[in-house]
Amino acid sequence: MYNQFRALLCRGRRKKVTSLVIIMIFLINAMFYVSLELYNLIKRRHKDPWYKSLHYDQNSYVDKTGMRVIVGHYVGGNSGGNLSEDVINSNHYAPVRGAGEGGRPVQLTPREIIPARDLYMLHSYNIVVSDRVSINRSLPDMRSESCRSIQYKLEELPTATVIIVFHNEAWSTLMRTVMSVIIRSPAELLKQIILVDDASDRKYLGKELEDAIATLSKVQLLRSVNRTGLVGARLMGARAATGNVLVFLDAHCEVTQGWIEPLLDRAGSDDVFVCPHIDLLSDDTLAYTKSIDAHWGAFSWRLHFRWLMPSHEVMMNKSKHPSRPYPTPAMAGGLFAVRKSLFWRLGGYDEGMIIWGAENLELSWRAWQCGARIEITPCSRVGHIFRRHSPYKYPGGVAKVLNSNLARAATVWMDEWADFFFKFNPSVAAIRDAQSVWNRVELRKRLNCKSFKWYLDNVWPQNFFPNEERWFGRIRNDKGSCIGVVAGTPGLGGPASGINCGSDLDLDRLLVYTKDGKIMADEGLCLEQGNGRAVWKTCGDSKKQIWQQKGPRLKTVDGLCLTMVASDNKNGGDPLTAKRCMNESRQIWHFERVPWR
Ligand code: UD2
Ligand code: MN
Repeated sequence: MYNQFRALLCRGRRKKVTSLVIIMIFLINAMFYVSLELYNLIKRRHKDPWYKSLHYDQNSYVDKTGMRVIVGHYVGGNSGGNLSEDVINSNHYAPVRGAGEGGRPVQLTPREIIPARDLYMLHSYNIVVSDRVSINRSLPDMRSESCRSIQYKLEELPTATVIIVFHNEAWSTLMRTVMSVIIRSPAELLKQIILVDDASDRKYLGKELEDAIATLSKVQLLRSVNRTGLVGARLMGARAATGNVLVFLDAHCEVTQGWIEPLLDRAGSDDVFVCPHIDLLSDDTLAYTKSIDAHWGAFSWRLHFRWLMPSHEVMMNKSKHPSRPYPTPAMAGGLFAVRKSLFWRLGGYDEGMIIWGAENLELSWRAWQCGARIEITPCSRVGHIFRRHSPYKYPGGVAKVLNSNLARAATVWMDEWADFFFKFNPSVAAIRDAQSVWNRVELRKRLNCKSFKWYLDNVWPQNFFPNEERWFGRIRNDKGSCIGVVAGTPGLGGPASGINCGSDLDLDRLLVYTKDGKIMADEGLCLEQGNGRAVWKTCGDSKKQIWQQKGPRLKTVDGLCLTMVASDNKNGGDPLTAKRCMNESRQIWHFERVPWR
């Protein structure tokens, strides 16, 4: 009996030991897997630089369908408010070790944010952050693999004069622009850097700046006695340039590894203005963020510069040859390279353009119409601080300055479309005759330049401007309201409504109706049947953007009728949607043609 009991006990202990061993093995295994995963994670992190995990800055730069930066929607003119003279006029650059290195964002503590916010208006970017980031900071190599593998023969590339114009720029931002060029351009390619001070009145941009650049052998500083604007200042720099290629940069940029070679490689040929791919430097944290790969430049009916999705053809070519420069209808204006001889042969800039604005469109039209091209090279990556507001003063007022520049550009280059622009922008038309542009008209004749129609048809066939073949006017519902775009963020689209029909001059109610059934509004928006409600979306190939005119009805490809739904909330207008066709006045549309010129 005793022996039997012992055997039973032993069997029980053996069982316990076995279970313990199994649990131990399981635990050891689990620990091993966890450590392996941790190791892999660290290894992966190490291999992929931090910025790989960054997403595009959706808020300030792109929408979900494409890319639209607001360069140039300026309210303008604030130069310090209640800040003391000392704060405005002295240089507070005090780099903090590691801050912003590798293009990382600089975060301020809640206590630091308050004064930083007050100082923000000085430059329309966070100057407290900029003053903390070294002017020599490191940045990631932003190029794609295919760009990195290109070997340039440096001895065969032309030399560059980099021209940076500025008016009351922050010391740290300006110097960081200069230093990034010095650090990241092969010495044999960089002939000189010319800084042009457009009559700044900040003290730190006086002797202090001169002393700082005195130690930099290739940098020279020119000063304009009077505020001339960026065109006058850039011309001053161009006249002093000794390099073969002029490379223009804004005064709040940072260039990255390998930026100049692709520009010089392409600008070496005498028929092209070549722009780098412009990335984003956050106005708040100075983080370097990549911008969306596929973009090109164009403009709205009101001649505001816009980034848009390139044509299908360009997109196809880009995917086949990701490192090749590709054409763009317009340049943003600030960052480009051009052979000096071409720059002058095509007439430099229009010297009648003052302070800021429209020179980028003028130059883009002139280049294309007069036998050259504008391109973007994806292999040259330069960061730029895009600002929401212009920080400096516009003598005479921002509207007058911008309108007179726009009037000049439109008068000289846009032919019939100048009439369109002036008709719907009476404040610009009012100062049209005050512009003396005869010398630019002569230039156009002398260079034997092509028409604006040629430009629209050939360089930007996807444009959304009215033309001889397109119907233009208002589409009024039988109930009275008109199809329109409710004012909001320009170019971002949104729900479509029937709104008050306004006057003949209201561009928000005027539409292009194309032969293939697209209803287009300004900003390249097309009426599209969405889920339930019709929306304004970037024009594309979707069948949902087709509205066939059948008698007084507008029908989708599925045979539904465009309907204006009654709504109590009159603020946003009456929603539009596509519904089963019925005998209803809400589905009856009157096309009221409006002459576009
Ligand atoms: C964009 C261009 C800018 C210019 C502008 C239209 C980019 C990234 N930027 O606006 O280069 O083509 O569209 O005109 O493509 N400046 C002066 N004097 C003045 C005003 C400005 O020297 O009276 C300088 C300013 O300090 C800066 C440069 O001109 O370095 C461009 O001005 P911005 O940065 O205010 O223009 P941005 O980038 O909003
Ligand atoms: Mn700028």
